Parts: sequence; structure tokens; C-alpha cells
Amino acid sequence: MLPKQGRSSAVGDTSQIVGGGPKKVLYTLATIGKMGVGKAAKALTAKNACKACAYGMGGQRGGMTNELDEFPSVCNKSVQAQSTDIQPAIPHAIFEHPIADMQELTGKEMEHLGRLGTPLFKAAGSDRFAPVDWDFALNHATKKLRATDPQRSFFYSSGRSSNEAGFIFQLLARAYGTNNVNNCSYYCHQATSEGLATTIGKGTASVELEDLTGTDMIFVIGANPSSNHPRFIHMLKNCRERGGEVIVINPAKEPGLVKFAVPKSPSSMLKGGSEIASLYVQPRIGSDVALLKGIAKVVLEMGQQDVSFIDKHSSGFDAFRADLEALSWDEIVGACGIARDEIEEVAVRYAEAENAVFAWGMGMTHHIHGVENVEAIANLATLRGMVGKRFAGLLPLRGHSNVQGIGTIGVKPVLAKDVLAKMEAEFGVKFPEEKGYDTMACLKAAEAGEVDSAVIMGGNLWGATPDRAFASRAMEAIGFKLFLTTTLNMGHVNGLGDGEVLILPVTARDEEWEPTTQESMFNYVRLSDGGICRLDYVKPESWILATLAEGLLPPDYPIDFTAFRSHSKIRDAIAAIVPGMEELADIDVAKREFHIKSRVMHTPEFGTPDGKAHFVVTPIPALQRERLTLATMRSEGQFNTIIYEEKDSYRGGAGRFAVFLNANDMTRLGVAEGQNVTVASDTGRMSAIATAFDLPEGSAMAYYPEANVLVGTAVDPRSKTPAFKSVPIWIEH
Ligand SMILES: Nc1nc2c(c(=O)[nH]1)N[C@H]1C(S)=C(S)[C@@H](COP(=O)(O)OP(=O)(O)OC[C@H]3O[C@@H](n4cnc5c(=O)[nH]c(N)nc54)[C@H](O)[C@@H]3O)O[C@H]1N2
Ligand SMILES: Nc1nc2c(c(=O)[nH]1)N[C@H]1C(S)=C(S)[C@@H](COP(=O)(O)OP(=O)(O)OC[C@H]3O[C@@H](n4cnc5c(=O)[nH]c(N)nc54)[C@H](O)[C@@H]3O)O[C@H]1N2
Ligand code: SF4
Ligand SMILES: [Mo]
Repeated sequence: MLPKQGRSSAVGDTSQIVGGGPKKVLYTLATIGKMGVGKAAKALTAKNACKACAYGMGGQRGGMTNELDEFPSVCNKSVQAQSTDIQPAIPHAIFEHPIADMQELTGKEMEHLGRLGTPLFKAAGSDRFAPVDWDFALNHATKKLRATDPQRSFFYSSGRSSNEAGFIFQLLARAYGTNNVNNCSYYCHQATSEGLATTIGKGTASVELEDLTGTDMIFVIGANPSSNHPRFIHMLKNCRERGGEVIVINPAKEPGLVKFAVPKSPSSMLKGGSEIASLYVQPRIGSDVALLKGIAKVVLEMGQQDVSFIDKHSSGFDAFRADLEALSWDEIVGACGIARDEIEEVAVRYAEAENAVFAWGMGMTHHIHGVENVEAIANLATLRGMVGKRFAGLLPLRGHSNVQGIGTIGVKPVLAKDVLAKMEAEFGVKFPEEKGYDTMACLKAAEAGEVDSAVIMGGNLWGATPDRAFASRAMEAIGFKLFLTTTLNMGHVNGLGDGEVLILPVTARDEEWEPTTQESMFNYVRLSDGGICRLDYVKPESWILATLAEGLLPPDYPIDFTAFRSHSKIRDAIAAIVPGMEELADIDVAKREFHIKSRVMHTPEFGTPDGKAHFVVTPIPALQRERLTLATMRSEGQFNTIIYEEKDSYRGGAGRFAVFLNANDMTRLGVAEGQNVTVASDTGRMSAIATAFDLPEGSAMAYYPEANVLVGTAVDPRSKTPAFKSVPIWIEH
């Protein structure tokens, strides 16, 4: 039986099919303009958490409202995310084209094909997808997974799915028989989890949103919130307006962090933007440990450390101080390229701050020494007693809207001992004991021919993985791939190989049949109502996973997955198993959103065994100097591998294939502005357009995911995160 086309595509009112041009596949042009005001307003005001970033917005206080009841707290990103979901279904005629034709589309064109409205199947050896019905799809998936040795499978999830879907995803993987279950955080903030564990004994932010309203200093390290966490900019601007300081540490002079025109603020718009950074420090890529140690060294030299806090609430201080005393200024300045007086200026201002918040992003974690970067931040905060009190603390700027929740409820290869024990007790089941694989380890195993099946819930594993050729080899080698997704992306048409592929269409957050929950980077759990019906042939992720479990596990299996079709049953289980999540049990009745217990630290009680904050000695990493060092990052008009706009309005309108270089480096290399060049690394080559940017000499930048052809697969030994932001490159022309 051929499945239905999906309601909105049958109406065909909002999609326009155009043909011709160099691309053989026809694509629909769906934009926010065509969403219609009514549809857009409905999507934005409904009580659902924002789908885009993890800053958090929406939920039971109403769409466009944050936990401080500030309205409207919306930004362009959430509108973009909605514009994607609100599209009609991809017309079936598209699937008459071979997959090779689809590979010619750009990420943006894939996105604009529309929503996936039907399950798709690619048979072994076939060159195209066929729409299939749900019965076939689910039966076939069950059959394939049953025929697979669970140890030769993995489960990957992105951070957009709900706590409810995530919980049964990992439970299904473990019940099936593997701990190879992980999420995109191994490409993202895993270094933060590791680095906070060794220092403050926790893995997430120590502050809540309200703390940002009373702080007088905010460090923004290795992050570009003007594009990636836009609402955070308001807090930076407010901090400046209160007379506080914003200290940016970033090799690139990001225009949106120098000045920002806040749309909601008429005075900011009139003045042509508010000044955001009070100090802008531009270390070489990868050299932050040296800079942060330099700042700490000056604080000590000035005697501005918090002696009483250090005595009562910390350990490891003597070794930390001895290491800094032995460190020479030549070594510090030589490593980071920042003059001693500039470092002193930062330290003097930090010493004057009463309350400081340290925020950081991928510029810290995407390195072979990502964990040390995070530890160096925690050290600097601890030195002045800036963790464990109100208005001060540590704030990793998390990525996907529920990536933190997905980790909290167990989509990870190693569960905390207490969580595993409680899960086993709750269900009366013994789960696998071996250590599961992180994301890169899964792909390395796949490349080695050791993976037969993969279950991939959301995301774009092919596109997000370093070394495009490697990613293709690894994904192609997996004989059966099962994807759950809202839209098609390049990872659904590349890396497929000769094996079988099933792609199942899922409901977006605001279309879920039952309410779901999400956790923001402030440890705040929101309830999303769901309930909007746009496409009539898509299913919730939890429904699909429960059905798979019914087919995969024996009828007398102790866990009742059928009951988990009801999300309140899943929440009961999470509340019983995951410490701090007790309030989840009645969130749908009480409609009371909450901060996860004991995460926000307003008193100096830490999660380490001795209850103290630990100083950790962080050696300055050796950085290569023979070549340029390239960081790959995001543009204004993209959300990870989803490209909404080709041009970056914050970086002078640069296109996707810009390579940003220091002007002196360009002169030295004999490269002119706008010149076509080849960027080469040990891993691959990319054609690019040379673009001068305010960067330190030796540092360069290019956009992800395009530049993933250049990034190698080596990972940080502690967090397993690839070095997406320190790729040795050279320029050919
Ligand atoms: N609009 C939009 N929002 C997003 C996303 C998106 O793609 N688009 N993605 C979401 C996700 S998953 C994440 S993880 C976050 C990412 O948000 P960010 O962490 O802001 O991500 P990036 O753009 O990758 O990199 C941020 C900055 O790191 C700097 N940087 C590079 N190398 C170094 C270094 O060695 N040291 C220092 N100090 N800085 C360095 C770059 O110059 C860049 O400004 O955003 C989330 N929000
Ligand atoms: N070179 C380089 N590589 C990087 C990075 C970098 O800075 N540089 N950043 C890394 C980081 S921080 C991250 S987080 C990863 C991101 O890696 P991923 O999370 O794997 O990738 P995304 O591009 O965010 O995935 C977007 C896709 O998710 C699917 N999707 C969206 N919403 C839903 C939903 O509600 N349910 C389901 N089932 N699917 C949905 C859609 O297919 C969409 O195209 O990339 C990493 N890779
Ligand atoms: S800052 Fe993040 S959570 Fe807030 S509206 Fe924008 S994308 Fe959504
Ligand atoms: Mo991320």
C-alpha cells in the first residue's frame, strides 16, 4: 500500500515546485513569508519550549516568555526553526529521482524540500527511496534489529528530542543489549561535563537565569551568542547598562559582540547598536589555557584571591599557586599572543568585580585540550570565590534546545552508578555492563566493519562528523540504518552505501500527541503542550520507539514499553530514577516548571566527594606554529547543519565558503581579498574565498559543516571531542 501524501501537501497551497537549472531535483520554495501570519503566530505563541537553542524560552508561561516572565523573549532563531516545521510535506514525486540527484542539493535546498511526510525505504543495492507505509517500516526495522547482534549496533540522538523520547531511546538500547548510546554532546559540550566534574563535581551550569540580572561582570569565552544564543545578548547589554563589565575572550573580533542592535530596545536601535564588550581580548586559537592562567597569576600577584573561600571551600590551591608561580610571563605571552599589560587589565577588572559569571561555548570545548580549557575557567572562578553564591558562577552555553535534558535522562554510554542501580531496581532488569562507545568510537567501529545496524534519532551524523571522506566510509559500512527525523538533510542522502535505509517521519515538538519536557542550560525544565496537527502521517518518536520495543523484546519482558506510549508513565519512571527530577512526576498536572534540584549553586557546596571546589593544574598545551590554525564555526543564518541563509549578515555578508584570514597573513601569502584559494589540511581540501577578518596572525576560520572536509578525526583523550576548532591548514593559490 502506498502511504498517503500528508495533508498539507495534498492541499498544495503553500508549496511551489520549480524546476530546471543545474539541479535535476525539483525543490519547493517554502519560506517564513509563506507560512502565513496566522500559522506563524500560532506556532510562536503556543505553550512549547523553543526548539532552537538551549537558552530556553516558552513552555507553560506562554510562547515567547522566559522563566523571569519577560515577554517577548523570542529571537530570529526560533522563528527560523518554526519556518522549517511548518512546511508542507515533501511531494512524493521528489522520490522518483535517484538519490544521486538529491546529493546535488545544498543543505539549504534539502531543508526547503519540506517536511518528511512518509516513511522512506531504500532497499539494499537500490539507488532511490520508495515511500512505504508504517506497518512495513516498523516490521522491517524490527526484523533487521532482531537479526543484529546488539553489540554490533549503536544508537545516536541529537539534542532536539524530548526527555520522554530520549528516556525510552536509551532504555530500548539497553534492553536490546547495548550501551553504545550517545548524543551530539560528544561533538559539543562533553569537555564541559568532564571539566566541571573534576572541579566543582557537577556537569552543568551553576547559575540560573536570574543570576544574570544581578551580576556585575560576565566573561564570554569562545562563544558567539549574537548569532547562537541571541537572548543572552540582552543580559550582556543590561549588565553594561548597570555599570557592569562584559569581557569577551575570542580570537575573532565578532561584530555582534562589539556592538549589537537589540531589536526590542528602541534606544539601542537608534544609537546604531549598544556596546557589548567592555574589553575584547583576542588570543590565538587554542591558547586560552595560557591566557586564563595569566589572569589567575596576576590576581595572585595582587593578592586579590578570596583567601577565606579558598581555605574553607576549596582544595588543591597550593599546587595551583606553585604552578602559576613557576610559570614565566614569556611562556604565557608567547603562547597566547596577548601582552602582559592587557592580561593585567583583565585581572584588575576581575579583581574589582563583586559577582562574576563565566560563560563559554565551542571555542573552549572543540580542542584536543577541551577539558583543560574548562578546568582553567573553573580555576579562575574559584580563585575569587565566584562559584557557590548568587549572581556569580559558571555558565556553559549549551547548544540544542534539549541536549542537556537528553544527557540528564541517560542518553549516554556510561550511566552514573546510582542512576543505573535505580533503573535496574525500578524495572527488575540487569542492563549491559560494558562501557559503551562515544560518538566517534561508534563511527570508528563502523569504519572497521564492526557495526551492522544504527538507530539515529534526529541530527545529521554524517554532516556533523569530522573528515567527510571518513564520515562517508563509516556510515556506508553500516548495513542497516534507521533514521527518525522531521525533515530530510544531507545526512539522509549521503553515506548510505549499498545497505538498507529506513527513514521515519516524526512530529515536531509542538505537534507531539502528548505533552513533553525539555531542560534548558539553566537546568530549568519546561513542559511543552504539543497538540498541533500539521501532517497526518507522522508519528511521535516515543510512539515509534515503543512500537519497536514491542517487536524486539520478548512478550514477557519486564519493562512495559506499551505503557510508555503515555508520556506521564515515562515521566514517572524518570522522576523515580534520576536524582533531582522528582518534580517531573506531576508536571503535566501541576503545570509547574522547575529547576533541577541541587544544580544551581547559591551556596558553596560542591558535588565533589569532599564537598569542595577543586583547583586543577592545567598544563599549557603545545600548539603547532608551522601552519595556520583553522577554527570551524557557525554563521548567523544556520543552525548546525541546517542552512537558512547563505550569507552571514554579522560577518560582512560572507558566503558559506569564505575562509577568514588575518590581513597580514594574507599579504605574506600573497592572497588578495575575494581571491579563490584552496584550503588544505592533512585531511582534505576545500575551495574557498579569501576574506580578511580581525583575527590574530596564524588564526583562520571557516564555516561548518562545509569545512568538515578539513577536520581530522583525532579526539580529546578525556572528553572524546574532535578538535573542530584547531585544524592545521595551509593555503594554496
Ligand atoms: N543560530 C544558531 N544558534 C545555535 C547553533 C547554530 O548553529 N546556529 N548551534 C547550537 C549549538 S549545537 C551550539 S553547540 C551552540 C554553539 O555556539 P558557539 O559556542 O557560539 O559556537 P561557534 O560558532 O561554533 O563558535 C563560537 C566562537 O568560538 C570562537 N573560537 C574559535 N576558536 C577559539 C579558541 O581557541 N578560543 C576562543 N576563546 N574562542 C574560539 C569563534 O571565533 C566563535 O566566535 O549554538 C547553538 N545555537
Ligand atoms: N566542523 C564542525 N563540526 C561540528 C561543529 C563545529 O562547530 N564544527 N559543531 C558540532 C556540534 S556543537 C554539534 S551539537 C553537532 C550537531 O550535530 P547534530 O545534532 O547531529 O546535527 P544537526 O545539524 O543539529 O541536526 C539537524 C537535523 O535534526 C533533525 N531534526 C530537527 N528537529 C528534530 C526533531 O524534533 N526530531 C527529530 N527526530 N529530528 C529532528 C533534522 O533532520 C535536522 O536536519 O555538530 C558538530 N559538528
Ligand atoms: S535565544 Fe535560544 S531559546 Fe531563546 S528564543 Fe532564541 S533560539 Fe529560542
Ligand atoms: Mo552543539
